[in-house]
Amino acid sequence: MIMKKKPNILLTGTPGVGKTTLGKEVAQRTGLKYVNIGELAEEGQLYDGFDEEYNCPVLDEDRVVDELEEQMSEGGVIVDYHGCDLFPERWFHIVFVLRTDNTRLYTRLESRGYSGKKLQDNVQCEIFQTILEEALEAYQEEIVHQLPSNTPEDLEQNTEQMVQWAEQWIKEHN
Ligand code: DAT
Repeated sequence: MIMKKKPNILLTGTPGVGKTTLGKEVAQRTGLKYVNIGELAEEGQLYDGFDEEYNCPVLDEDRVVDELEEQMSEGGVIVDYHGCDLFPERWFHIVFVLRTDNTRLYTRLESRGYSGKKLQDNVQCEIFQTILEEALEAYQEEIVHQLPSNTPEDLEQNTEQMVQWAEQWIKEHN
């Protein structure tokens, strides 16, 4: 059986910007596979210690990378994570960094139950463009794209853009 070549997409950005919502939608429309790194780590208990300050387990990055290696080399995966320098650069054909206005992000994270330092730090992460800078350092600038993720219209437009990009890539590589 001849398998079609498919691209790998990294969907990144501060928690709450809408990665999961967009990633699942694009996966559904393209047939690409959606992988949420947080869920993958939880399922496989891919942790290495516990962060007392943030009250959460610490990701075992090497084991996460090992776990994904095979499907990434097959292609056709959308990876959702709020970080991007743990993955091998060669994995991804394109990187999308979602961006959300501070006040909207604050509201979304608050309704997710975040408060205090966790809420503040995440909103600051967005203000300081931390993930965007991480992405620009880890990947070639030409493949890193910022997408506004404030409104349902943005979601619709971003979905459209990603679906079109993926379809075009598949056409060009098969
Ligand atoms: P993430 O996976 O980045 O943490 P999410 O997909 O869980 O984010 O979305 C966080 C919340 O924001 C969720 O209630 C859905 C909502 N949301 C996502 N994208 C949005 C958009 N473009 N406009 C309005 N709300 C959005």
